[in-house]
Amino acid sequence: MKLITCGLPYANGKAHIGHLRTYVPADVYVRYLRLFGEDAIFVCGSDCHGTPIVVNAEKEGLKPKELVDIYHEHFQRVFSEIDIEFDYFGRTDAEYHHERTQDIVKKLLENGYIYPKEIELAYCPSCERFLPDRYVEGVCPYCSAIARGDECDQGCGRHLEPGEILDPRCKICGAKAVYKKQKHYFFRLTEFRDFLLEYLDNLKGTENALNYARQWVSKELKDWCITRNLEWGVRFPGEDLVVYVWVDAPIGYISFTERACEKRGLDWERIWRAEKKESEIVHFIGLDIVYHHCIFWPAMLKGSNYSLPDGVVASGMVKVEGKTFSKTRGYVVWLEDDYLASGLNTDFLRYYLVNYTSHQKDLNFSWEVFGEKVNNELIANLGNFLYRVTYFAWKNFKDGGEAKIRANIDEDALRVIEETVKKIRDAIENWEFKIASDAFMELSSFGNNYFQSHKPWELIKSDIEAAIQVVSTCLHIAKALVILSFPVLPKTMRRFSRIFGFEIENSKVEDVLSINDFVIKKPEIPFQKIEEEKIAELEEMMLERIRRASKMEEGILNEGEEDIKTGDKMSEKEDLISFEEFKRFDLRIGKVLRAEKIEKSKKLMRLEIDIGDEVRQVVAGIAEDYTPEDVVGRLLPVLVNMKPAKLMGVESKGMILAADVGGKPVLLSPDRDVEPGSKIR
Ligand code: B3M
Ligand code: ZN
Repeated sequence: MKLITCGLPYANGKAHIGHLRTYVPADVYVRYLRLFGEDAIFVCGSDCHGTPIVVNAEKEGLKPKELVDIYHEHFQRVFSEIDIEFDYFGRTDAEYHHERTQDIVKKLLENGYIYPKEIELAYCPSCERFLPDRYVEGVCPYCSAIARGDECDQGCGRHLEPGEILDPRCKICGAKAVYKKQKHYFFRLTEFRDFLLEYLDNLKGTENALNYARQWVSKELKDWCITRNLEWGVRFPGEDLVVYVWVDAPIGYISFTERACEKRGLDWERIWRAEKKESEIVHFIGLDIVYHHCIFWPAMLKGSNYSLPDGVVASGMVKVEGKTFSKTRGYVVWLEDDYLASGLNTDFLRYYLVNYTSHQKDLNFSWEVFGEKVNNELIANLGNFLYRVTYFAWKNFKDGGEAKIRANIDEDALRVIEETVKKIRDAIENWEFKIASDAFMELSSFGNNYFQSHKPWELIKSDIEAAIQVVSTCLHIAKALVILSFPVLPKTMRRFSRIFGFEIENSKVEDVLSINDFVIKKPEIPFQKIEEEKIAELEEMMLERIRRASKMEEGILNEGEEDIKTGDKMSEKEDLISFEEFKRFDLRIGKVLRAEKIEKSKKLMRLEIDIGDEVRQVVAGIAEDYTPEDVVGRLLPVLVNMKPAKLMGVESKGMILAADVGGKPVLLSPDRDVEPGSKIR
């Protein structure tokens, strides 16, 4: 028995291709395991706690549970549409999950691995509350990137402990946070150093995950603050605190296994109790959560006498059209709104995701490459072979509605099939899904060549026995392909397998090799080719979203402006400008005299700026990151001859310039005091 899990998606947004990069290969893995006769349990569920949920719910004016309900249902629905089939898809706000988490926390307390300590925590004086995790933003103490309270998400990727972040600000009101003392609880992670070093030496999985983890354990390990000031979450025993989301989320792997086992009448303790463990546990995750899975999680399990994961398989990150994946900048492919809405066969996306590149490498999504891979590989090779061979057999041998063909199979072809099975088995053992899918595509090429070079359409007129052998051999290859590609292409092969008259869901690898006479029903083409216009349409949709997002980002400077220049593909060309053109920009240093937030807008601030010969009113999108107090009295670069515009009804004459750091404005200032109105050249 093997337990396979996938990282739990936060139930606070829709599914996108970044999620699928982990979930599709995991589903493919589970299907291959079952094909090879291994019993597998596959679980996942919604991560319902933590500040990602609370902050988003607050933004949308919902209660956390209401937000979670929406996205939990969404994930369940879209996963099933793309044939990602979990044995159980749970949620961490369920009672059974809270109970399991409390059990583990209590064990850790009993075993002496949790202790209280007074610490300094970011606190917002204007909201009058502590600022856990994503409520606070500041500067990473390790790499100086802008970071969230609990992780340096845009810089070095480190987990940050409460109190570590520099220059903290409240994410809600933008005010500077102060540090204030409070008692919290810590997990003695440092005590697990030796255990972890040894554990990581034996852990299986992809090198990307293991290398990171080993490096972290040997260099930097800290005790870990595991309580938070929040209402929403799993209560910490005896205190008005909840446990940190990264304590309870992985425990979902256990609580969902319990539910899955209950459904199947199995004993979950044989998977998760250290003293009873019989099964292998493999976690599929994204490369950004290696720290949590290879360090915190095994230490927690060890400290509470649960069993340890045997493998951690990390997928590389996703890029979209060559750019870093970013929802705010529009570089994202939504599963529902983009892909499912397009009506394309979901197997195309599954094939693309596993076959584009090795599981550990970054994947660069491009609609154009997607279209080419599907049309020129999947359909031109596999689709063509399956249809051509089965149609030929049906047409020439049918008697009534079906064709009966005696099995008479070329030994060489059998050997090629056997080799393919072996290649796939080895590849799957090493989580090399590209190699596995390449292997069935190579078998398909072999089949195409075999059919083409043996010319059964000629043999059928001259030597019927020889024709039967060719057709029967090709049908045998086709049957092998249907079964061997099913884990990647379940929808298509489920449908296509019917012409052979078998139930593919329960097929085993033995069925690939077993030799039987064939009864073939009239085939339908397995895949519909993607029209070029469709790809162009999808590409255009994405470009439009990127354009819109970049306008919003300029929205730093022009949010709400009705008719801004479209800047058609300006940014895509490497446009050089002459000095004459540059001279047209009237850039000066201005001094902010007065500033106030524009009431109805989250981002916009109205500034009165002294530009030397006059005071200008400028509207700037900086209110999420700066308070009026921060900017009054500051010197800033201003583009003075910017076309006037109205933003949220307020006139703006000019534009301030700022650095763009991960979509956030960072103000610029001259090296020393200069007169307002000084020219910038
Ligand atoms: N909910 C999502 C992420 O950080 C987070 C995973 C939990 S896995 C136990 O990718
Ligand atoms: Zn950092």
